[in-house]
Order: sequence, then C-alpha cells, then structure tokens
Amino acid sequence: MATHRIAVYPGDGIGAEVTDAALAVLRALESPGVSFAFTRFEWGCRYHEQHGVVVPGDFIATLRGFDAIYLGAVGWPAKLPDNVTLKPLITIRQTFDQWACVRPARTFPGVPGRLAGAPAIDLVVVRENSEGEYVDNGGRFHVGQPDEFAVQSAIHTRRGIERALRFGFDLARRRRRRLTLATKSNAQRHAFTLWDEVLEQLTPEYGDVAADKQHIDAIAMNFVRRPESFDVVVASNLFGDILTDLSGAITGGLGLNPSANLNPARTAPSLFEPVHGSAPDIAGQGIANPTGAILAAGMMLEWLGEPALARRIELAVERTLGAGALTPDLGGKLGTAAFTDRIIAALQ
Ligand code: GGG
Repeated sequence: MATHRIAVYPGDGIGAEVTDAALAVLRALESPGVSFAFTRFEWGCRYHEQHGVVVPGDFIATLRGFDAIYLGAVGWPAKLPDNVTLKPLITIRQTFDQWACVRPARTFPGVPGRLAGAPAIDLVVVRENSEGEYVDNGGRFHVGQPDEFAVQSAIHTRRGIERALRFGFDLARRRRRRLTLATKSNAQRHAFTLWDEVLEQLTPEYGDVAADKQHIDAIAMNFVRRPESFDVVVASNLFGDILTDLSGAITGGLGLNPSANLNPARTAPSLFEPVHGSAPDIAGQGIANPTGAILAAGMMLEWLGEPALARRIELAVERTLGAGALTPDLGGKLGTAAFTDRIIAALQ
C-alpha cells in the first residue's frame, strides 16, 4: 500500500476553497492500494496577522520531508504587498531546485472558447523557474528623492537555459514534436542571444523535433491568431509567467490551468498548484473554479507514480465540462462544492 505524504499550503483568498476541492478529489481516489496523508499548513496573510511573518522561519525544513507539496494560491494585496506573500513560494521553488515549471493549457469541449472560431488548443509552456527575474538582484537608490532610481538585473545562466530547453525538447518528443523558444534577442542582446545560441546548439541533437524561436511579442500575438500551431513553448521566468496568463485566457479562463513546479532530479519535493492567483474579489463566495487546482492534483499523481489515477482525473474533468457542468467564470451556475461533487461522480 502506497501512502503519499503531501504538505498542503492553501494560502490566501480562493486558495483554500480550490485546495479543499482538489483534496476531496484525491480522497475519492483512495483505495486499499493508495492513500494520502495530508498535513495542512495555514500560512499566508492570516498567519502574518498573528505572527508578523507569512511562514515560520523553519518552513523549508518542515516541507523538505514530504513527497510533494500542494499549494492553492498566495496574495491579498489589500492586506500585504504581493512581493511579501510571494516570497516563500519563490524560496520553495529555488531551494528545492524546482527549475521546471510545467503549465499545460488546453481547450475542453463544453467550455466556451474566448477566441471566435479557433480550433482546439493544446499547448504546454515550460517556464524556467529558478533564475531570470526571480534572482533577487538589485536595489533602490536615493529613495524618495527626485533622482531616485531602481536597478533589477535578471540572471540567465547557460546551465539554466540548457536544462530548460532539454526539458522542453524531451516533453515535445512525447507530444507533437514542436518546440518554440520565447526570445527577445532583437532588444535584449545579452541574455536572449544566449538563449538563442543554446537553442541552436541543442537543435541538431533533437532532429525529430521541429524547433523554432519567436520574439515574445510575436508569440503573444500568435497565441491569439493561431494558438493551435503551438505545442511546447520554452520561456524564461517572466515571459513564461506572462504567457501562461494568456494561455489561460485563450483556452477559456485562468481557472482551468494547472501547474507543476518540478525538481526533475527528485532531490527535494516538487510543488503543484493552479496557475491562477488568490482572486480576493471572489474569495469566500464559494464560486471559484477548482478545475486548475484539480488538474494540478492530477499532475501531482503522475509525478508520484500514479498515472492511472492522474488519467482518471483528466477524464472526469473532460466528462464534467463536456456535460455542460460549469462554474460562473465559464458562464455556468455551479458553485465550487457542487462542481467538485460532479467531478467526483465522474471519476468512476
Ligand atoms: N497558484 C499560483 C499563485 O498563487 N500565484 C501567485 C503569483 O503571483 N505567482 C507569481 C509567480 O508564479 O511568479
């Protein structure tokens, strides 16, 4: 009997609501052969009100012993600056070497698309998840004075670029064998010429994958103009973050999209979460769409060596959405709990 030990960090806003939905689906998949031991950590804005910090000082040591981490969403800008609530998540990604952020986005029959007449979309953005703009490098100078200025330097290492691209190529080989690098080497002539160069050097090794590069602005346009042409998109940290909000929007809504923050060497736990944030405007109303959160639980199962259970989640989501059971963000009437019940019923 496999018991998967999962650290649960629901976070802020709708984070707790969608986490409850995802955990209910996981519980429904338990059997004599597979179970889950969830340990919940009520960190975030409320924790900050009591303790003056978002997470306790030993949070990394606490999380390290788990098989995986499940996160809902972080942030509530009216209570705390976003850079304070996001910091622990960045620290987790960097300390646990979760350098590959995998963010699939696809359309589902039954979900009204946002792009009139667009064919089915099925793409994955691989976001470099440990360097780029995540490197806390810079400062503000002459603060409050008329000549105040800020410096923030992104770091792009050959090693970080190569492993992200190799991850993308390997993923493309298991999909439709197309890889697009999001670059900006026309304007960013140091960092992105390095990305371009590494792509050029690796491409001959992956002769069975059609590789190209497009400037980030062109990709943004082409996500709207011909999204079906994309398979795997490899992007630096910030570009990947921006593109995955867009990929959510074009496939129906950000509530649909899951995300895996992977440590491919498995030397520390990986983290799974919906792509969306904490949506304070609808928090507590019971109307959040838990699809992305539930699919993220599916990605976690795949990572934990339970591909059959992961497939059951994906099929249940397809069946439920396909039957027209939708949350309000997609034009439906089902609340989070009622939608989750429909998913659970469709697991069988
Ligand atoms: N569930 C994802 C979440 O809460 N994201 C908050 C956020 O702002 N993330 C920014 C990032 O991933 O860099």
